[in-house]
Amino acid sequence: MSILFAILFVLFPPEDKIKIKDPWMRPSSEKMATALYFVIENKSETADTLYQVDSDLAEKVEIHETYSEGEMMGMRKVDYVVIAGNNSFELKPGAHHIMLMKLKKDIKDGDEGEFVLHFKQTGEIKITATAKKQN
Ligand SMILES: [Cu+2]
Repeated sequence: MSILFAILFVLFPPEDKIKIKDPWMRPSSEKMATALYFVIENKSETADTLYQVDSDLAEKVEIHETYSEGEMMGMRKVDYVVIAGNNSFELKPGAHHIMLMKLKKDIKDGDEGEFVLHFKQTGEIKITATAKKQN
C-alpha cells in the first residue's frame, strides 16, 4: 500500500453503507436444500440492489421470494432485491430468503458457512452465517 493511499485511507475510511445483520441458516443435509436469512441495512441515500449470492456450500444459490395464491403458498426465484435508501430489507422465514440447493455437505446446528453477497453499488460483501434451528 502506498503511503499516500494509507494516509487517505485513515482520513477517509470507506463508509459502511450496506450492513448485514444476524445472518443465519437452517440446518440441513447433503444433497438437500436449505435457506439463508439476514437483514440488509442501507445507510446511504441511494438504493442498492442485491443480485447474486455465492457459496461453496451448495451447487446452486438463488434469491427467492415467498408468494401465496389463494390457499397455496409457494416460492420462486427473483433476479434481485432492492434496498431503498436509508432503509432495511429483511430476509426471513415466510418471506424473501436465499435458497441453497443441492448442498455439498451436511449443515449441522452451530456450523458456519461463508457467503459472498453481490451488490450493484457496494460491490462484494463477505458474511459468515451460523446454522441454527428456527427460533
Ligand atoms: Cu426458496
